[in-house]
Amino acid sequence: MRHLITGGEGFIGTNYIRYILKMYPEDEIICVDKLTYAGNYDNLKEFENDGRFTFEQVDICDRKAVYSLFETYSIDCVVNFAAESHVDRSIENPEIFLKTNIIGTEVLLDAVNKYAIKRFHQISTDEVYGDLPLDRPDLKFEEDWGIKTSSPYSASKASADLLCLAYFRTYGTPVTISRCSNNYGPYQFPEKLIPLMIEKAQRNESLPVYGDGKNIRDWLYVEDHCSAIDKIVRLGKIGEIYNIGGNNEKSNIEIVKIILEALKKPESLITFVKDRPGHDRRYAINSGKIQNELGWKPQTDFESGIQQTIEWYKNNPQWIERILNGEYKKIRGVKS
Ligand code: NAD
Ligand code: TDX
Repeated sequence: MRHLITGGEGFIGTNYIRYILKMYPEDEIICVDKLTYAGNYDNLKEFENDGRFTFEQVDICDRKAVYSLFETYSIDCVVNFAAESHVDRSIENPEIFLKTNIIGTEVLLDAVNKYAIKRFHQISTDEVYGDLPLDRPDLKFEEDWGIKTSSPYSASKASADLLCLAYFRTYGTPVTISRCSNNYGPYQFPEKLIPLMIEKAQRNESLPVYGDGKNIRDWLYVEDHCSAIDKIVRLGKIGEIYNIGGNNEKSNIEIVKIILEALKKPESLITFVKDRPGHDRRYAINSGKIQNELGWKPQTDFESGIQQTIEWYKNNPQWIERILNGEYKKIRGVKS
């Protein structure tokens, strides 16, 4: 199978490409990435000379360049990870989120139609459902819930989902959508909660916790997300949405304390700062559908996943260092 993977040099895309190359020795990857600040060519550099891996620096909004990829390579499936993904940045500057997350998805869907590609999988997020109250632990997001977004980021991701479903209905485009909870693991850009806190704690810097720190996220180890996507791409039913979750709800303050304890750093590093505007209170996913219909379940419990993650960041200081000093951008003529 030849996969065209967009956003492959980002956190989850990188882990997914590694997963496919490990699990399916016959498969080939065309990794398409614009290499924004979040895309890091270092992530997959070791595959540079692997005949199964090809990198193409392309913006998914660039229709001509995207069509040219489909003219060049015979593609069996497209998995769209490419996105602006950080909620705080979407609050500062929504426009690029609308461009990449909505227009970029539309360009890819058009290409899938034009070149009669057999499968398009859209990587979405649980944030499209909005948030849940802290005092109703019985409530979890279900696939048939309506969309109720809070941030420009989640509104742009929800718009992309709606486009996918509209293309399915109108043109019969072979789409599937997955909506996953918060991921953690190796290669996550150090602007997101877990890598940011690991990094700051190691440097004895203060750890900024938004608001009261009681907001809850449902954490899933990234490799479990990858195995779920793989199941959907191979076995999922066209036109369907699949929730993916870790069944592992933790408040932000709990997460920060776990990291501090693992690194043997004092809780006095915690600093409560101004809350994120529109900050979603709680996310929790019901992933019964993918478990029952496709036989997926997460393999990594949080205790071992967070230890592996902390070890990875401790053992790869040059990865962070090259991001912090900007060296990671000085490849392939990448513009910042
Ligand atoms: P990321 O920000 O780490 O990576 C995004 C990648 O997309 C980067 O490599 C970037 O260079 C690339 N990209 C951005 N704009 C592009 C464009 N116009 N053209 C081509 N490439 C472009 O994000 P991530 O955390 O790996 O998330 C991947 C996907 O998963 C996103 O769609 C995100 O919405 C979704 N998601 C993430 C999480 C999470 O916890 N991180 C949870 C659920 C869903
Ligand atoms: O410095 C921080 N302090 C803090 O308290 C940061 C960066 C975050 N937080 C809080 C905000 C959230 O409640 O931690 C929680 C997690 O924040 P993020 O890592 O920014 O993730 P979140 O906003 O939950 O969104 C993530 O999960 C869903 C991804 O970034 C999205 O791409 C994905 O769709």
